Amino acid sequence: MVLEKIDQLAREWLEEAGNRIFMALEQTNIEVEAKSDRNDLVTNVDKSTERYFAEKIAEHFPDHRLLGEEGYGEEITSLEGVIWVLDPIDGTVNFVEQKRNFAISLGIYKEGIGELAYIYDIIGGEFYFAKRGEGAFVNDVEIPKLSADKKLEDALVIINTAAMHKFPQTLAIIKEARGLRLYGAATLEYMAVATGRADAYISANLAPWDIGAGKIIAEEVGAIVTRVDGTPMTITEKGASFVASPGVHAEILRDYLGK
Ligand code: 2AM
Ligand code: CA
Repeated sequence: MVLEKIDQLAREWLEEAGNRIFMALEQTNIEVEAKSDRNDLVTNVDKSTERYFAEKIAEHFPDHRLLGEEGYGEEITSLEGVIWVLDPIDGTVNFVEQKRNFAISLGIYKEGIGELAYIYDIIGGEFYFAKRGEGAFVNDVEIPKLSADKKLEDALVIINTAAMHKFPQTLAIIKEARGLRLYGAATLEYMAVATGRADAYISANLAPWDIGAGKIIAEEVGAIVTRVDGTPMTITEKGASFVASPGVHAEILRDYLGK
């Protein structure tokens, strides 16, 4: 019952937040700051979007917790209760430089289990949604389950540059694959794999809010989500991420990353 209420309100708030972000793109006074390094950006729009969700969650679900990138939530060390995992803008460099290829990402976890997920690519007009056990959808059309038969030689792979440095075996993966693609927003890279537009995505250092929703949606269509060494990935810790369709995941682990 509470999941139904969460779903109804989350959709309303995502639509409202999406409209506000769309309007903000028209303005010339977006304030940009660097965080951990010069390419780790935050804007006033990231902050105001997260604050909007923080206020709405506190008003409607005072016992729920928010794990958000911009600090309006709480430090989360345990997985008890309901946790809203939010990235108000994933792909902030794209938001600033391209004004597209970014998304709002929201995952709802209950006792540590991903129950609902939303990724809203505002400019692309794609609203991804999954409910655990009930399928994943883009704009209300169900996303087919991924094939287990794909081979790396026929696969498009997404590997971010930090992963190329940290895991040198990725260069051999790229050589074997059909091609390399990079989108610059972890959520949209997860959705490329979930929808079969790419077959694997390896990233060196993602945070819970980057993958909180993407993991739920990707797993719902049968993608395998792990750390780079194949161990399970929890949503409370930062670290490397490896998502792929089942056959490609197994082949990459066996022949490259697991060696
Ligand atoms: P962000 O836009 O929300 O910061 C870019 O390659 C992708 O990696 C984006 O999804 C970006 O999320 C994420 N990312 C995670 N940590 C990052 C960091 N320290 N600097 C830049 N991008 C980071
Ligand atoms: Ca962000």
